[in-house]
Amino acid sequence: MSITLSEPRLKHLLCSPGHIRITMRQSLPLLALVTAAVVSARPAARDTDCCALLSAIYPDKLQLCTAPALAPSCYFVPDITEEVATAVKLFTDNDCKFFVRAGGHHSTPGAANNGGAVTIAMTNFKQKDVDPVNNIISVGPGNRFHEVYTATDAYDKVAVLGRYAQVGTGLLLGADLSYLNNPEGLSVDNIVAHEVVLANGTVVIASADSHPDLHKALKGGGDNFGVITRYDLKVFDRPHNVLGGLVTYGEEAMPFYDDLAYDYHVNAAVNDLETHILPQWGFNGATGKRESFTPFYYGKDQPNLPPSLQPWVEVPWVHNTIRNTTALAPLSFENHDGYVNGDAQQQRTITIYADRDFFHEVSDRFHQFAQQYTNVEGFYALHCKMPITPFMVEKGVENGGNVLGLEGLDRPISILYFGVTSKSVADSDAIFAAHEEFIENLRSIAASRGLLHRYIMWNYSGFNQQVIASYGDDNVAFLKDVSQRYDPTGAFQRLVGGQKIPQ
Ligand SMILES: Cc1cc2nc3c(=O)[nH]c(=O)nc-3n(C[C@H](O)[C@H](O)[C@H](O)COP(=O)(O)OP(=O)(O)OC[C@H]3O[C@@H](n4cnc5c(N)ncnc54)[C@H](O)[C@@H]3O)c2cc1C
Ligand SMILES: *[C@@H]1O[C@H](CO)[C@@H](O)[C@H](O)[C@@H]1NC(C)=O
Ligand SMILES: *[C@@H]1O[C@H](CO)[C@@H](O)[C@H](O)[C@H]1NC(C)=O
Ligand SMILES: *[C@@H]1O[C@H](CO)[C@@H](O)[C@H](O)[C@H]1NC(C)=O
Repeated sequence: MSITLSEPRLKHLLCSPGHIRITMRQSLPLLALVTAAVVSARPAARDTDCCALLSAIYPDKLQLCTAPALAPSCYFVPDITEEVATAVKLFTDNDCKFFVRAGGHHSTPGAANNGGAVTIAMTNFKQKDVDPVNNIISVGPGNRFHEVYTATDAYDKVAVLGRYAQVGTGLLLGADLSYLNNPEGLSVDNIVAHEVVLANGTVVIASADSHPDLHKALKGGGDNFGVITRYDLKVFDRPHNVLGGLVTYGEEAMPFYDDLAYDYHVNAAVNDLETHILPQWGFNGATGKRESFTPFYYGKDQPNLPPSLQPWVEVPWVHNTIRNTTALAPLSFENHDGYVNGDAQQQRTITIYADRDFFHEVSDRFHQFAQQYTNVEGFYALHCKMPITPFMVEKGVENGGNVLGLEGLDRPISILYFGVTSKSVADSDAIFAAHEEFIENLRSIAASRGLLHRYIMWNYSGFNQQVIASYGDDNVAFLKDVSQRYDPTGAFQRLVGGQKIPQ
């Protein structure tokens, strides 16, 4: 199974520290350039100028990249919030394009580490301080989720985080699916404060009490408002022993799989909130068969498998690691195992109302689509169905609300994820185009059945999907307003890649 992780390997291959550190011979012209660029401000300093500007201030924190194509021109690796603030102000003043990278897992071109300009790598923001009295963990954006799980495991607590060890905190800007969604809602709704560097370099705390408009906008509004340098997340007590593990299924289980997934959406996810299941299957081109690595979590200590999980072990399975465990970090590694870096990958998502027949139809159609590519090297097609329930949405409202536009949901919806992967980029163009067409066709079918929901989840979206528009007109208007207030020159709209607020 493979999803591309657009990871720091580029950095190691293509960037080297200190390349533009000013040597005696170079120093005069380069310094002149720096001064000129600072003064002339807009429009458009070239990418390299921006790297030079920054290098003049932080020579030891900059890595210059030489390769063209997908590599950024330089990586800036700050250690403290003030350095981020200085850099962001410099970028705003000089119209420098820049990107922010947390875990580097998002596949949108230009979102995290692609295509020229400066990348701010939040790698060194490793704070993970648990306040066990107030039940908060302060998390730096440089953490991967396994590191956060390790910190909370020590207290028998858990935050509402992604399920995969190596995924980073960019997820906390999207919506975000987690083991704790059913009882506690989306990850974004369990952030009590954001520390944010605004476009003009000012640092603010956004919470219910301080800049609540910005706080709300960041719950779904992504990287449109500032650079987040700290997330304060709620943590929840959990029993010392919980159940968790991964069940592997083969083709034999597939006839039952969508019934199980449907029952999870409308029954277990609604009626037994301690349950978490991530229903997914993949088609492996190499074997021509489907397989599934399904993560399970149950947040209560009990002697036997609960009724919500029982049906999943009554169908044929190949391997089952569901066990009693006191630690969630190892589960996050187990889930992540098998996802490899570096293949060509494209993801798309749509949202539908949960419907038993349509669940089957979606799987059948995607399976048929995938079988066309059996002979393509490294071909893999991955499909997930993930519920958002009315209760989860209510939790979000209780926690101050977000901008996703899901309020008033009256029955479970399902986030459908579709990813395709091939080994070689040469094969990928045709596959990606066909995949795109598959999704658009599926969207029409869902709409014609009255099952399409407008929401597009950022975290599983493709670069050309209109995520923010999917939040609805009121939320778009609110986001524009907040952007105007906190970033009057629109620096994050002009200079930072990724999903932008529709104008
Ligand atoms: C194997 C795998 C498993 C996944 N599992 C889940 C899951 O369980 N649940 C789920 O909801 N999603 C999941 N996803 C999707 C995941 O949420 C997104 O890929 C997410 O973007 C990952 O964040 P990141 O920090 O790794 O990515 P990055 O690419 O580093 O960041 C993504 C985006 O966020 C912005 N950003 C990041 N940090 C900051 C910051 N501090 N300030 C401002 N902007 C910032 C960046 O500009 C970028 O656009 C998974 C993805 C993969 C590949
Ligand atoms: C989850 O979504 C937030 C957007 O709000 C993005 O900034 C992160 O990129 C994140 N991951 C995505 C979109 O995959
Ligand atoms: C897990 O361990 C606890 C404590 O030892 C025990 O009470 C419980 O029955 C166990 N559960 C399972 C499913 O083995
Ligand atoms: C920076 O921007 C914020 C939000 O627009 C504003 O409140 C603050 O006064 C600005 N600070 C400076 C120094 O301009």
